[in-house]
Amino acid sequence: MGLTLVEKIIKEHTTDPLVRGEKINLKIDQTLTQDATGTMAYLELESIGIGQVKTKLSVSYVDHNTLQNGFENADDHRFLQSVADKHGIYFSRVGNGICHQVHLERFAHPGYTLLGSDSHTPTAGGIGALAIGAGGLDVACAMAGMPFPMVMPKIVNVRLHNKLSKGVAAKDIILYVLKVMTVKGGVNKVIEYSGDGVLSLEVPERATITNMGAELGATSSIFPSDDNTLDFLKKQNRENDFVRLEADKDAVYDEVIDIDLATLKPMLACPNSPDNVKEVSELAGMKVNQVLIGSCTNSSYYDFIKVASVLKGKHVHKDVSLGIAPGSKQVLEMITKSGILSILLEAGARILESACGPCIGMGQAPCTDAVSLRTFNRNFYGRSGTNSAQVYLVSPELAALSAVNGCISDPSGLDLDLFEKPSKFLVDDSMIIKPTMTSELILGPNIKPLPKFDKLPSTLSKKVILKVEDNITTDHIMPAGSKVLPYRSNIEKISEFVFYKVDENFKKNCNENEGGFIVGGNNYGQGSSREHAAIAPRYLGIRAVIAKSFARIHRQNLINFGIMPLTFVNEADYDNISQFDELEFKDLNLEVNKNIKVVDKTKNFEFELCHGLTLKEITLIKAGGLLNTL
Ligand code: MIC
Ligand code: SF4
Repeated sequence: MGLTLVEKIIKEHTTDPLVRGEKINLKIDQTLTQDATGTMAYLELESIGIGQVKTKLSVSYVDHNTLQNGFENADDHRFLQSVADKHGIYFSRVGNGICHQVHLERFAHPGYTLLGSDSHTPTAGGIGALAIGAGGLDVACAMAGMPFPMVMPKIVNVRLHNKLSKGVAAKDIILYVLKVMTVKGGVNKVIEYSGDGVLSLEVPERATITNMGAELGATSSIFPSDDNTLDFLKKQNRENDFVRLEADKDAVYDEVIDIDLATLKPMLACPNSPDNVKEVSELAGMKVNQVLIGSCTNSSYYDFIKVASVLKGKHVHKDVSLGIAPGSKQVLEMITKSGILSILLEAGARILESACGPCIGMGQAPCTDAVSLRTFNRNFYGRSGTNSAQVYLVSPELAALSAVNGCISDPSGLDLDLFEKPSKFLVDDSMIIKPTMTSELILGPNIKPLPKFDKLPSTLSKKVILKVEDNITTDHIMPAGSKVLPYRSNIEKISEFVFYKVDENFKKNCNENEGGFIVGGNNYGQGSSREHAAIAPRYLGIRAVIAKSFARIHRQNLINFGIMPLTFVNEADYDNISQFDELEFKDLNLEVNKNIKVVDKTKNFEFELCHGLTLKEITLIKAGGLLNTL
């Protein structure tokens, strides 16, 4: 029996049997971090205590916390530079671009494994790497040379046939996949793309698709490494990194989805979920206030060729603010040299830094009740910084055309190739600092030591501090934005903001009840990899989250910081529990495959929970978290 592409790469990186659903330990070749998760990851690496990192390559990027309203973010950048140098890690300076875009350009390697402390790490799947997002502590462990423990995923084959029509983009392919599979359809699965349609997609377009596979909850997404991959690597002066990779003809998949690219239409993901997808014809004509083009999903040079083709000789509508953030210094320099930048400026675009920016709520919050069209990957409630804003996720061409017309507009049929594809990318790595392993750590006053967490007691009786519905994101749990992000290195301070947009009394209720439990619905913790969504609740005394199901990265983060991720044996019990019910766990002597009995003392009934933990994970949780065991 033949192997899938994913199986081939995993086989090269583990000695464990490849049984779907079973735990495997994956050897990690490369790691990446970004500043918003990186400070924690490197504090954790420090506490593990190693010298030089053990990976083939580790890179630390600064791209998220780039607004410098006070000293905090700049101090974090300085700390990151010092810790990178100390441990032999490459450091991509602020201004060099968004981690995923720069990694794809300069480092991602077909057939390698990449673990990143950011959920969109699978962007590198566009070049044929097996790239996975994880919490900072898992990435720190990988830098220390430990294999990454993961569930052997199911493998979904998405077969692309024919070619996209004019005006339809790679973004529309992934929006279509999201519509079919939903935001929880990819949990513990890898999406492997194949078919003749793959050849019509350039590496950056493939990367748009693998990037947004994160929104499916998928472990990763991957394309074969073929002639287009070689072409991309050659243009980046990296042809030596090329390896040809594809699945065997007789590979066996767990699921198959066929997409005829020729029949796809331009689409939008409507508020407030990336899987709430509609065709443009259903929304055309709706007035638009803001258009933003950028983020790790759609900020490549190819994207800007399309945007400039739409904007050439036109002007942005008087009621629309158009913001543009090229994904990297490479892209910014290339649009400058090719004249594309002038076209954008003449059209009235506001040029933003090459960074995450508005995607993570770092500026550009739209006006009250705004309709904001973004080429980004997430439109979760409140993430834009304006709770009443309606955020739609779209392709660059749809965004640009709507900016000109002032309303949602259909780019079908547009000629988007007014500029030539580059014959070479502009390679300049001067903003990537090579490590010398000579630096001392430089900590600022806002960078606080990691909190110490106690062991799991053998019995617990505490209240349900909060009950929430399905699809709660880590943006609900631990919001980002310019007000909160500066405290990513200060757990005591950031814990004040846990769930503050959902229940402003969350912290107070935790304090008054000495912690307790959270009850959630399906897909609890989807979205970002931020481990702060586990550490900060743990700091406030949360000992268990009881949910119908969990998102992969967040579940692991909970375990890593000693919070039990428990699921209902009988989902109907979710309805029977209310906020502030007192739940009693009489015996927390967790055993593999053994359910836990809990009594709701307020309502006087007993119910059962499943933990699904391995022996190793039980040891971790009992010890109060992974760091306590290292
Ligand atoms: C995001 O897109 O939500 C982020 C910000 O990039 C996060 C990481 C973080 O919260 O720092 C992610 O996707 O993992
Ligand atoms: Fe940055 Fe947005 Fe990409 Fe997250 S999704 S890495 S915030 S650009």
